[in-house]
Amino acid sequence: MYFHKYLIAGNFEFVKQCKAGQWATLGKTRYRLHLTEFQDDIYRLRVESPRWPQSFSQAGLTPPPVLKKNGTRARSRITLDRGCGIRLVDDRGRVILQSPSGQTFGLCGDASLFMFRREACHQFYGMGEKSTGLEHSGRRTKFWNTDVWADFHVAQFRDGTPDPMYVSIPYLIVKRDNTYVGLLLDNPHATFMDTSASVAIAGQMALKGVDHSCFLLGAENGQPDLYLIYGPSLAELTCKLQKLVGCTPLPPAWALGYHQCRWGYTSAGDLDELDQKFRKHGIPCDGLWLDIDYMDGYRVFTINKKHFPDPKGAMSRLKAHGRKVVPILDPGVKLEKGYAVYDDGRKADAFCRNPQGREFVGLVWPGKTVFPDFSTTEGRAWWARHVERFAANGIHGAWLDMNDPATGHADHMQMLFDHGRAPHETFHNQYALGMAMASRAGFEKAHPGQRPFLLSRSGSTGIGRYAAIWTGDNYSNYHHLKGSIACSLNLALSGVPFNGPDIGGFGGDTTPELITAWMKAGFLFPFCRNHSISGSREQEPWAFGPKVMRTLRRYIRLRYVLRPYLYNLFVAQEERGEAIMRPLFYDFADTKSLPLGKIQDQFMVGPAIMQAPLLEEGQTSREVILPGTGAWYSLMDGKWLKGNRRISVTPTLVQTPIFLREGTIIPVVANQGESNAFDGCRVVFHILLKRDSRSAAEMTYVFDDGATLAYQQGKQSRLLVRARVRRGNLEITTKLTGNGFGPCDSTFVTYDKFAQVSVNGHILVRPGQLSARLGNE
Ligand code: MIG
Repeated sequence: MYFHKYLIAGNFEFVKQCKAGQWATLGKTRYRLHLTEFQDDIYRLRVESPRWPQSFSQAGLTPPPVLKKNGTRARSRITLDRGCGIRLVDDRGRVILQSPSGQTFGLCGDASLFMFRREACHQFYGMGEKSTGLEHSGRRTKFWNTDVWADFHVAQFRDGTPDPMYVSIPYLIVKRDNTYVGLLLDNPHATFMDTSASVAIAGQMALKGVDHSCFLLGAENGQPDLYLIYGPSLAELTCKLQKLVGCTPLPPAWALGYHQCRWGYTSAGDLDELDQKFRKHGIPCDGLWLDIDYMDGYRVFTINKKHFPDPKGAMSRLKAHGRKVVPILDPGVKLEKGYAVYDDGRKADAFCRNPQGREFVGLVWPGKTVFPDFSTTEGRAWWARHVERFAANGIHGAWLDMNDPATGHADHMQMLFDHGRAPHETFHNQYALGMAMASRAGFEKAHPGQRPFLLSRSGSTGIGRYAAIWTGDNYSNYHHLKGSIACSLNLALSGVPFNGPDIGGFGGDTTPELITAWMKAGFLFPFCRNHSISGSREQEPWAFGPKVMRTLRRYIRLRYVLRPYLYNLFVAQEERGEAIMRPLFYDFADTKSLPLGKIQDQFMVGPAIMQAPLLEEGQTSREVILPGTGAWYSLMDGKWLKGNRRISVTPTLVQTPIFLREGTIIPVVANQGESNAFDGCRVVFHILLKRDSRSAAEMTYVFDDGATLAYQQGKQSRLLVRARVRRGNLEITTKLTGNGFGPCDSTFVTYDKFAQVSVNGHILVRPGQLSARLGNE
């Protein structure tokens, strides 16, 4: 796979004459085009052809029901002309998206292409996991899961923006002012997009005469299958996309805590020591992670007996201290007769084959390795059985690495699927998806009724139903710190809300300043894990002296303080598909005076919290955009600030710019976040209203046991909290609208001086007594 060679439109033959639903021929290809209209303004353009007898997609998309004539009214309309020209028009008659008739759908051998007109006002987003920034205009990119450090030069992955990365989701968001359309290719093969990139020869001279009037999405092979989703807002679009690709199931609360990882933690002793240090330093932590060294000679599903004489004992001891151990699982199985997992897989015919019909062999940590074939139900069932057995040690989650798949310097193109019948490219991008599906099934069997937690490096469309994603091997430098925001936002908008980077940086030595800046920027990312490469300097929160530790602790604790809020964002994700971390233009309209479309150094965590961290080395102040017309409460200085403007901020060394949005309610824990114990039934509501706030604030606080699947059977409660300001008085009302998990004990924190504060009609306290501030030490 060449990363810098692309199929170009000039080689494609375009459909000039055809009618949807009727067979036609283009060159040597017989095809039939289908246009399906679903409810919720979702459309599908699918091409049927003997050239691609099956789809191979495991994405498992679940579109809404087909739109019936005279049924639910759609807010948009789509038309397809004879030359396949597409027009998507909104209910006010505005053209939202269109394609050049006679140049919309093209073929070139096994490859296919969709082209659309590019307009000056277009901006582009999404694209899954990309490190090339938030806005994707003028970009040419491929979707092919890649073990970044193995396939790029160090200069590219340390200081540059390697592309493609580990996750492939060929999804493009087209923004047109404040209207959004999503385009999703349901095709697991290598796919590509060109948002009208300029063309240069040898990276030097720009080619003249290149047409910039179009953007395109294509595939090197596989059934052409394109979903068009009309938002119109980005929030609506994201919810629709999430429902189509599947929402992320509510994780256990411990997965939303802080995680400590390092390549080098090897033994039960290492974990006990971590456990003690976290307790000694008063730093809450849920996950203690084990990298490859815990295994016996890198054999997957084994635990080194010397380092873990009693694995079950170690796990239950740590569990009693509130820790969860998350071990790594690599797909590569050591090729070694007598190693039970290998022998068993061979017997079950569970491994991928090469073109000679023998087991495909790669070269990874254990040496010669074979690879489970996750494309088949039997292959997945085989892996799930081993996961189940392994999880019985008292393990509740796993870290799925090397599933790009990484095969070392063995060329993975010889790795075939489905007992040798399916070429590599049909399942390459889906390898991690299959691994995650099988692993999840294994955990569910091992611990029935418990919510498993999986973290995966690679993935494809639909991965979020099974696993969270960490953004792979980054580096301890400011370039990666800065880039981590856009990369996580790209994933968040592309159907993978649960993601985050290695905080502090994986490769190289972090510095006290960098880890501090990174923790401040990253402590509220949906997934929050500190991880570093073996041989690098120690990166645990206490490894930099007491002063740095106190700052790191402050933000780790603040994550725990806010965990009920984060947890509720995950509830909203599972129920409605809302993004968790999101760009400013998700919650606020883009305006001429405050354009938000390229802001990638600020972000929202849910609808209520905005961060604007310092991201440069030695930086002491920065400009912050306060979007929207409402006010913002600055956590730094405890003041309300007028919105809809730019301000400049100069945080102290321990501070980071965080702003709470007027009109919101933030549920937090009833302590200072010193402990990682989860208790959804004791909650403090921070009411972000000021004396002159005009609109009411409202939230439904959802709580349950935070660990089991009982919530799916109704063991979950909902407290509707409403607050409004009337004649200088703050009136709060609460109502238990769901009582499956019983009531909760709630208190309130106010953010202004009110004449009176009442809860459900009872005057609660004298003014001023409630004004504890979030994040105060
Ligand atoms: O070849 O397991 O991205 O997080 O520490 C490297 C060792 C394999 C790559 C992962 C990284 C992990 C490392 N792994």
